[in-house]
Amino acid sequence: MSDTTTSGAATSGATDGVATGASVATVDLDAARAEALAAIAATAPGDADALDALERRYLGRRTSVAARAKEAIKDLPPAARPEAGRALSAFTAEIRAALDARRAGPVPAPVGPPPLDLTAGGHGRRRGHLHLVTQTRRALEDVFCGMGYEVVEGPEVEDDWHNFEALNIPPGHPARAMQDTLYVNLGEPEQVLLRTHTSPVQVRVMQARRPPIYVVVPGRVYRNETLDARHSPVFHQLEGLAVDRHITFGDLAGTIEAFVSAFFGRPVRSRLAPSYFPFTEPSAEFAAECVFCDGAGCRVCSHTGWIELGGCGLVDPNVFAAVGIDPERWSGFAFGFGLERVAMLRHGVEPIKTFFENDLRFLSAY
Ligand code: FA5
Repeated sequence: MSDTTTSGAATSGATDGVATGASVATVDLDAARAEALAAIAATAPGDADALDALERRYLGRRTSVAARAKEAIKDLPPAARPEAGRALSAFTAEIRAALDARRAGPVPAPVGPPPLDLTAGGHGRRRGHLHLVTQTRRALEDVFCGMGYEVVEGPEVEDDWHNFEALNIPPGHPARAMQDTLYVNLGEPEQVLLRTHTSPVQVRVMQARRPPIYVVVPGRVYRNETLDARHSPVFHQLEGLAVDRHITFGDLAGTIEAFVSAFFGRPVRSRLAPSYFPFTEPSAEFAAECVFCDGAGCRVCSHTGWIELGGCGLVDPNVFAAVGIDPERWSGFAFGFGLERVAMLRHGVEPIKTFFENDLRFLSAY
């Protein structure tokens, strides 16, 4: 209800928003409200004297509109008084709020989009980050660059000669069975394939350059393997090749120990155990002391104290012959290991498929 009709109240004229009747006085609160709000709006913001005068006129205790309406309510029949009281309260509250707002000063400009500040800095936009395998690869590249090696890359789709034959693995050699892969339908049948290791890049580098050669080759490789905790059909390797005068097995052992310690950030012992690769002679598997148990034996290292990382050896003279390097003048060593394996070891990640599942919890943890 917006009108209050009371009886018996005296009035002072239409400008007060008060109308008179013959025997009943009518205080027209609607008209008084409109008049008061217009008068408040016409007053300069912050003009305290003018606003005080308006407050006295509309809300004052003695002769204001509100005071007369209050008096008139007393003359109403009891049943009509509550409703008339609520209308008066609403009138009083609205006028007081308008007065207070006007006293507070100029109305601030409407809120819109903030002005464009070309000098403002950024606000920490969230960006992606490198995958753990890439981080591992880069960390190892740093280690080897510090030791004087150059990083080179080779094709993932390789020909049979570079992947097998030049590495002393002729057709029918048993080592081919251990590195079965996908063949690409290109050129002669079974001549183009997804490379099974990074070793063919050794061949490409030695074809293209003359010694001394110090390179590392990171990259993705493919094998027809069943996925298990530590084996994946697609994984990454890092290959190393050094060709120079008088390279010995001792240089290879020292290099492995140096890079393992640099990568793990503390002295970590490494171990070479006799093995066989057709393209190195002699050949070895190299392992690092388990960093989880410091060699004491635990679940991660299958209680051996060692974790196998890769293969290595001195470059076989047949490989030198295939690329036209004189094995009487030059000697070299090569090694290759799995990037996921060293990342698993360093960060305690298991199983290997964790690297490829794109689970955001894993991706954001590293
Ligand atoms: C080779 O691939 C040789 N080319 C390494 C080499 C280079 C020997 C130079 C001598 C000289 P091997 O198949 O053992 O070797 O693989 C080397 C390493 O790759 C393994 O020790 C392991 O760390 C990793 N690896 C092999 N297969 C897988 C797989 N399916 N999933 C994940 N990592 C693997």
